[in-house]
Amino acid sequence: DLPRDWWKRAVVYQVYPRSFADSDGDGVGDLRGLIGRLGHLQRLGVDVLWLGPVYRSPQDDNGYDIADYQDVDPLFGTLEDLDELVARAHEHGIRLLMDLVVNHTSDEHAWFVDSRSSRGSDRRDWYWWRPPREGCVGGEPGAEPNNWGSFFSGSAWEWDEATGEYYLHLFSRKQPDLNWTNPAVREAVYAMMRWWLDRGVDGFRMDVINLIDKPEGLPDGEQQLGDLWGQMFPLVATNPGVHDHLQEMYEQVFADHPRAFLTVGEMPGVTAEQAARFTDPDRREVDMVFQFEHVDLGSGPGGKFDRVPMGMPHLRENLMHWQVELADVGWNSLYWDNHDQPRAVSRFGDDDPVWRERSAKTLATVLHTLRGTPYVYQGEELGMTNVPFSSPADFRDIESLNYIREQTEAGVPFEDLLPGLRAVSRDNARTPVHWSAAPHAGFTTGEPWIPVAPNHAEINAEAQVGVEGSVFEHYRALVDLRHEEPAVSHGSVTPLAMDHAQLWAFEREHEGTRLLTLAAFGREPVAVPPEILAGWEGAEAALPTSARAAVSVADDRVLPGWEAVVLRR
Ligand code: ISL
Repeated sequence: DLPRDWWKRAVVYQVYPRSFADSDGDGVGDLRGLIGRLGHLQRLGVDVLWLGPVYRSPQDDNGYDIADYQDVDPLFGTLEDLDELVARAHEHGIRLLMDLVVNHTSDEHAWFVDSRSSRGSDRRDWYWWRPPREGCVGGEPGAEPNNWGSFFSGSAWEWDEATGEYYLHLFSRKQPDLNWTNPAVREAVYAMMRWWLDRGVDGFRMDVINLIDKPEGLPDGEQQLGDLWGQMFPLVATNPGVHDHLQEMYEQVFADHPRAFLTVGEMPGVTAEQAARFTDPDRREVDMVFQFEHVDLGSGPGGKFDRVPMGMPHLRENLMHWQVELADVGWNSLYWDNHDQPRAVSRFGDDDPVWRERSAKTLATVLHTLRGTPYVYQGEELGMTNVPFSSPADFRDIESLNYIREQTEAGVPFEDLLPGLRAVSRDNARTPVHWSAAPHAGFTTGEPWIPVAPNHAEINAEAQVGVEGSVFEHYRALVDLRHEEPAVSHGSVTPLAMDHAQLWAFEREHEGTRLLTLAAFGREPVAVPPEILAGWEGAEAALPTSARAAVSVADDRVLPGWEAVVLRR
């Protein structure tokens, strides 16, 4: 009964299970905690819940290292709890996406344990095993099969003494990469996906799915003098075989599936041109991509922790390029943050207490009135901020911890690493959701696995839900607008004033209805250029960040600092 592209009108809410809500006091969020808080999602009005990994896992990368795809880790609950979550979510009209992590498994997965057991194992070829480099002694520095560095510091190869070969891991050494050239691997993955769909889930967010096709011969990556490792990423991102695998997956898993579903391909490094191919409905690959260009803009030559300044025009240029590029064919996800990124308001807005709420609402207004499917990451709808980390003991994330270890071993003092870590450590987004001003923000009755951010007394759900003018209520209104206004979900996009230093403006149009989004990025008031407002005299202010902003634009053509309006005619 739903149109095949039902997700064009949808808003997705991302739950990072260990930090959402803890029901049993062990300090880690769990499924029963989430079930107890589904009312929050319903209140916000979201259509889809993307559930981060809750599978059985040693938790080396917080569940992105899976030891059993068909069981729930006791840390989060049981399979029965998950069934109940699906049923209860459906009662609230919310569909559930599982996180599909199949570029790699845990080294504790039975497939890998078997693969590692001997060179003659039936599953040896399920992973990437290679001998040491010609003439080198295995396990010694430089003997790795190629020069690739992993995403999480160190070599991308781990030496296995017992069988005398290395295995490939693009992420941590406890996340060995699956060999997708092996048809038995692919069939096992598809069977597992069918099992979940049969259980009632509504689709998948596919983790780093554009990395599954490795380059022929696994060649060395580019390496500049002074680099610890060669560049692995350009060689593994978006190789042609990814399209073949996704088309086969579609045929094997989704083609005959009777219910409405959604597939999201998380694809670091994907360009808008490539994304249009992945999401062209005629190609039957994925419904939408989850791309990285706008969140990678602030990374310097030294990698993500090497921060370079980035102004709004650069960010706008990039996101509007995607709008134009996917205007006719293809579909994109829209997001400011997630569990791998710093908090939106700290990164792209202004988290000074005077400006925090206004800028959070302004960011949301832009994102939620663009074309694409918006994602809200837990706590973003409350305007949660980054965390003032100060010592190595504050971090939990394997990426941050490995980086600190590698750099300090190379002689870099921790103080020099701190600015980069504060800016983009993944732990910024992983502190518990602020439910109330109670101890530990009402997240747990025990000791949280990572401390709650210090500003939870000011920023929390209890203080915002149902409170006019709050960040939460603004998000709720934006979700409603997408549901009710086809110009938001299906309209065309025209970027405006692309040379303006502070004003982010664009128009949407659908069957005669026009919307104009105007957003001031910065504390200074912005005089809206008269040519933009020509024809909009007396238009309805469908969604201002404040009544004051609506009046100021209508009467004086001035948008106050960090405010936004959406006009309709
Ligand atoms: O966060 C990153 C480093 O800054 C990215 O490179 C990240 O690893 C990439 O976005 C892929 O992320 C996904 O796969 C990872 C997992 O650690 C992330 O949490 C997940 O979102 C490996 O499974």
